[in-house]
Amino acid sequence: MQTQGEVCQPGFFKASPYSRYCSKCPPYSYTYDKGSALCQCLDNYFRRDNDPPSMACTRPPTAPQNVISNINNTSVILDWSPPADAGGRKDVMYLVVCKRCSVDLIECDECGSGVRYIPQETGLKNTSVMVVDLLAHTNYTFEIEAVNGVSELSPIPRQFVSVNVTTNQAAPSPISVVKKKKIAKNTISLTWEEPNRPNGIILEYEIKYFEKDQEISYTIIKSKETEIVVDGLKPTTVYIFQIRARTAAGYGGYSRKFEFETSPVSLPAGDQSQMPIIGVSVTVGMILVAVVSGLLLSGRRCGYSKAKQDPEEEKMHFHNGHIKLPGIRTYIDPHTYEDPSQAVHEFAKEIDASCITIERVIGAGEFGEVCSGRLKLPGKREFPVAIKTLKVGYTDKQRRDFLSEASIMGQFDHPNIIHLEGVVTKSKPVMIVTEYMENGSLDTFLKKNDGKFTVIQLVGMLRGIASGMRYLSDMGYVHRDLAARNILVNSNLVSKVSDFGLSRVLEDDPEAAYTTKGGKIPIRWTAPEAIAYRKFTSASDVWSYGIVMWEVMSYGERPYWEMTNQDVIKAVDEGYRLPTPMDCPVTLYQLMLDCWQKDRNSRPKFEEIVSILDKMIRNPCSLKMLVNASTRGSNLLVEHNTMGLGAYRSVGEWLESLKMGQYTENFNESGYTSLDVVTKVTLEDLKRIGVCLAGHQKKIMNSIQELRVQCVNSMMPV
Ligand code: ACK
Repeated sequence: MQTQGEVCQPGFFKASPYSRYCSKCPPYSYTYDKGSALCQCLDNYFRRDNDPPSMACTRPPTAPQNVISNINNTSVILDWSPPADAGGRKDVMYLVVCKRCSVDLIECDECGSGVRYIPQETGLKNTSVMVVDLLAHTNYTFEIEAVNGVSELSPIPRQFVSVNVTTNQAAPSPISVVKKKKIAKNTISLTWEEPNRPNGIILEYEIKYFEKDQEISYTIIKSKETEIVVDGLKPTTVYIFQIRARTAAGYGGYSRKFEFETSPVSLPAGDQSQMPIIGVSVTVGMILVAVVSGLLLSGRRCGYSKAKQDPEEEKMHFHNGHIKLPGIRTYIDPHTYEDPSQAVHEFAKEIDASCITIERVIGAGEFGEVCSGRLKLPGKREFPVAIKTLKVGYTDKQRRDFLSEASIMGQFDHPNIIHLEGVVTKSKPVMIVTEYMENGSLDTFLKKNDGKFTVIQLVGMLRGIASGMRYLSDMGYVHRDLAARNILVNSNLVSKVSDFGLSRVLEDDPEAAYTTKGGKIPIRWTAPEAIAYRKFTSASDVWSYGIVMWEVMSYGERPYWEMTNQDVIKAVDEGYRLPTPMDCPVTLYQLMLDCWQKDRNSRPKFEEIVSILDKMIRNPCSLKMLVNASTRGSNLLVEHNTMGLGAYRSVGEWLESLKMGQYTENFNESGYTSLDVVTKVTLEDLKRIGVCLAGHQKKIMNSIQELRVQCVNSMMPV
């Protein structure tokens, strides 16, 4: 420091002539002159007008670091770390620049005013912002810039960190324009405009209407078109209409209420071709589901396309009262999308390849290697995954087919269906990432662990598969290639259905063989009607499920052993069926035989299979009676309907064998409908059932005693 009165030397300054001392130039400033009142900032350093001369010169901050994006449908949360160098100032703030980009990210435009920032776009003091109201399925680039008090003084180009995100699905925006087309005494024809933001392909519209001031009782009808004829209305009555659209992402909000009044005199109604799919009348406290048969038929026309799925299957669902109410999702065939790459992004999350660590190759798929590895998503813990890769040099079709599996899998959400984590499509190799199943495929797993599980454990695995299949059939998805090789098992012995696809399904299955009709079908697992005339339905999946049961109970044995496919087709057609696996409970074998009924309508539904298996698990004694080992046909097929294995298939059959068939109805009516329940019958019960003759009582009680012994003798772990 120089002394008072002295003229300041170069490198020193005195801001006020009244100051006693000269001060050294603050950091990043200089003066070569004597008697300076102010030091100049070095190049690229600045001083704001209100910065005191004693303050160091400062510069703009460097770019923020480590930006992380978190996408939720059409909003994104951006988080980042402060810049490595704040430029020597404490007034660092951030601003976000939003750009909407083409798929290849080459052309980008500013997002404009349609996008909202929470808390704000500029002047952000914290290191995060939420950007909302983005468009669905759109690529955005966000640039985050740190600025401080001297940023605007600097000619140096701004420094920012950027992140690319692709928004995913969002429900459609509400419909804003609804117009009447024609009005008659009992009919109102309406048309409307697509929502401004469909945010995907509109699958259908839901039209809700009710008499004005009578909202407690309303009717819902559906249409695939943007028009409808509503009939059955009262004359001279005001009706309120509200319409909403549905995409794969779900329903959008209802439109505002539109009022229309029917006319007092009959006018010709408009075009009747747009019939509703279903009519659902809802009254407060009570839901009346009214399915009008005429409407059902039109439902097949109006329903969105489920190419390759069986229309009869759909009809059956309705006949069974299985109505897909709003909110219950239905499988959508990705091939119904004009652009299949849109389908994959509709149903699958895009994962940045940098989040995936491939560890080892675990197998080979049709399209490339299957690997195990780890996935570390931003803000989440790393976890193991399986990664299917698409080999290099693929064609467009191969890429589409490969990704169609993800488009299908991504629509499912069930503990017994393999879970899709996401896809990598923006970099190579293209990948499908799923949860990792430690024990691999079920057939190999069972072969490796022959005889090591209890019956309950095996039934538990079967129950899981049936539950997954129940979910798939509820979604309207027919698997077509259900087999133990396509079931995966995790470390908790949870089994999950995997291997989804369309044309691909059967192409990559080594078991699939060409039939005389040219299709490729895994003969041993496939129902006769599917082999004969490609009638693939949930009922044919049930047949395959019966074969999976057999595979499980025989620890991965090959169905029909080394018989040729032709011999299998012939034998099954002649009514022969696989014999019971070794040590298989009668009840389970019976269930297999039920799944292999020639008449597909007589086969149990997956719903029933789950319920039967649940009962077995709850009542393990029902699994104790094994098919008599001495009478079980070794590797020979058995004729269907004649088990002849020393066990009875039903209470009726057992009573018949005792020449007591006249009591079958009494047993059934008293709730003794299965043999395991019969083993618990006492003499008192027998009297209550209505067996009054002492001789009959004795005969039946003796036989029950024998059944009990069989049950106890077979109480061995399998
Ligand atoms: O029997 P694996 O070990 O189980 O060999 C096959 C192989 O990849 C080719 O399909 C295994 N695999 C497939 N998907 C998965 C998965 N999600 N988790 C673990 N293994 C898998 C399958």
